[in-house]
Amino acid sequence: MFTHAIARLPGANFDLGLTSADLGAPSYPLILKQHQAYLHALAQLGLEIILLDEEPDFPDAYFVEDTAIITPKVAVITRPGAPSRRGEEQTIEPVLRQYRPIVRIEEPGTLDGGDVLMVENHFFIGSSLRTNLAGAAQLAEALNTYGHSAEVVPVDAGLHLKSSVNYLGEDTLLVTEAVADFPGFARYRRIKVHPDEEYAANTLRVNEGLLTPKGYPRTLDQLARLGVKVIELEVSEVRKMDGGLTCMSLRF
Ligand code: CIR
Repeated sequence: MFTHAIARLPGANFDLGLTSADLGAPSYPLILKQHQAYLHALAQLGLEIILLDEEPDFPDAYFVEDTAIITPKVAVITRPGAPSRRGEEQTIEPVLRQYRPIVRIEEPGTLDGGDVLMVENHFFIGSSLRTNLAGAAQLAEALNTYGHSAEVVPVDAGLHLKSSVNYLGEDTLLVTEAVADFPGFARYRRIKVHPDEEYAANTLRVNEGLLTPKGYPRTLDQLARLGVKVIELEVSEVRKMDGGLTCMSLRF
């Protein structure tokens, strides 16, 4: 069970963040509304929200997930792969210090939390354009020290590992076609998202509920069959900045 979520409000300059999406200019009032609905859903699922101040120097800083990996035993502070995002992690560490022992990813390692998928006691670490092998190895070592297992997964599509695969609970992964047959995932039940709905692979399990992006009816049908409460959330403006539901909080 998660009891807390750390989040950060998008700042007025959020549109200066990194993006590869070609979906038009994002709206500030709209992203604030979408962010608020997201926090509301997390609170509904029982989480106490720790809301941090905006970071005007870091327009991507509301994607707090990339700055830390939190397990029941340890918090690992990352070294974000994008130079423009390096420094976002500094205001997260004092918060996490109150809850967990801290380990830090050090140079030359780089690691984004979006590349790390926690499946019970096992961690898949994506090696991507943001997370290098040194960063992945440092994280695996830290996790092993605290009794968790870990393995590295190549990320060949999407920004992060969790753009393509997420854990739904009950030994079930939600996967895109491209990663469905990855050998490390073979021991889990896999639900494939339709090729037209790949963005919906970024669905987030929180306690007794699932948060899923609005506008993906086939995925919604698949999730509805799991017998868990499903909450659809509009994240159009977040998507314009290459983000999704998992990225906007750190759950623990
Ligand atoms: C970035 O490119 O870093 C941000 N604009 C989006 C980060 C999304 N984070 C995530 O998927 N964990």
